[in-house]
Amino acid sequence: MVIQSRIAKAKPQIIPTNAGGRTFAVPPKALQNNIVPNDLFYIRNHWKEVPDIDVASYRLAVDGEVERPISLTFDEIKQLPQKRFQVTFECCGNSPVPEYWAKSTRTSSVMEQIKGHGIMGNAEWAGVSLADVLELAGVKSSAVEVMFEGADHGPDEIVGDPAEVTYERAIPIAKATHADTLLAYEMNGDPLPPPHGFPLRLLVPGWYGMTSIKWLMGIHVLDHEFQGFYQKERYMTMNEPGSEIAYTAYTTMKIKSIITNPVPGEIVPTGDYVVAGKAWSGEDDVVKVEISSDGGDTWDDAQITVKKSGYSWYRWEYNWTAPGPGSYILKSRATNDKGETQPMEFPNKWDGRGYGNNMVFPHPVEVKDR
Ligand SMILES: Nc1nc2c(c(=O)[nH]1)N[C@H]1C(S)=C(S)[C@@H](COP(=O)(O)O)O[C@H]1N2
Ligand SMILES: [Mo]
Repeated sequence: MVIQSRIAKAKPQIIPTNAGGRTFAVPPKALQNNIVPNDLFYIRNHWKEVPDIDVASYRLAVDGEVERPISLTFDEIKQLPQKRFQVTFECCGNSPVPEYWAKSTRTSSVMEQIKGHGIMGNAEWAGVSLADVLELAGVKSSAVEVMFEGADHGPDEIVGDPAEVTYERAIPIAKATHADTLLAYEMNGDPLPPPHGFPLRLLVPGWYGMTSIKWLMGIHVLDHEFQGFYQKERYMTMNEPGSEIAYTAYTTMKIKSIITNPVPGEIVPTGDYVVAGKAWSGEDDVVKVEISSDGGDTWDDAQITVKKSGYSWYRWEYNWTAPGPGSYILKSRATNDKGETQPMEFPNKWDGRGYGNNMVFPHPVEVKDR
């Protein structure tokens, strides 16, 4: 009995945050894998209840600025040509700003685990091209955006107002008709698990997670910019005070890298050690990753060991020999093909929510003799 309960405890699990059963993070060790397994993939829901959708009666509506409004069964969708590739995405709330950790109301043990980078993941997805579905309906030239409607709805999670709102967001027509914008029905070879959008979700490669609508019920082609609650009242970054435009919507993921080996709290033995991690940059390519082991004073190139596959993260390694036992601050810094590099500090200090944080993160490690 004792052994069994120990095994049960040792089994890795997603980490609940204090968001009331709505957000769960990938445990740090699972971020060491390339593919994050389905049962450890992060979950970010706006309501606790996961929609329970019956595939037999499921219909996907496609309407608005189209020649022929249509309604597709799950089988009809699956008959379209299949696409399969890896996509990495993160929630804009991933990687909370270190200065905000102390202010958090979360219990320290939970905070210790989520102050990392677990509100993200990489998986292999299969589905159909959204463009193929749109083509069945025939998009009119008046189309400006395509809006996606989820099955989930309720009061706003933070202020309770609006009292009733559906999870809906839109993307520009150009991104909607890109061949790799997917309607996914498979995740890592399994049918989409219910928390991740069963039976069908949108996947917008290169963009922050909030755009990839789960439990997809409707695709509405619009001749104007969508003004919905989750488009205009959420997932907007506050611009520097005094800017002409006060808020800008989050879209593509910013250039970013994380250290996955060692995990926080792991003791690194003296001698040679391979520091490893991931890097990604929205729709762009990562061209360089640098490492500092002295808190950011000096930098050395890491090796990009595996380039992105589809729209996945890149993997990198750095052979490190600490000068001796002691405490060190490791930092990783990635650069993309546009020459954009991670900032040394959280770039939007005036926006106290800390979303879209792609700063160079301090990664404290202890080195000890074996
Ligand atoms: N219908 C619906 N889609 C949704 C959400 C949601 O609450 N409802 N959350 C969004 C957010 S904020 C993120 S970060 C991703 C998370 O996807 P995952 O839970 O599969 O990791 O889904 C997005 N799609
Ligand atoms: Mo998110």
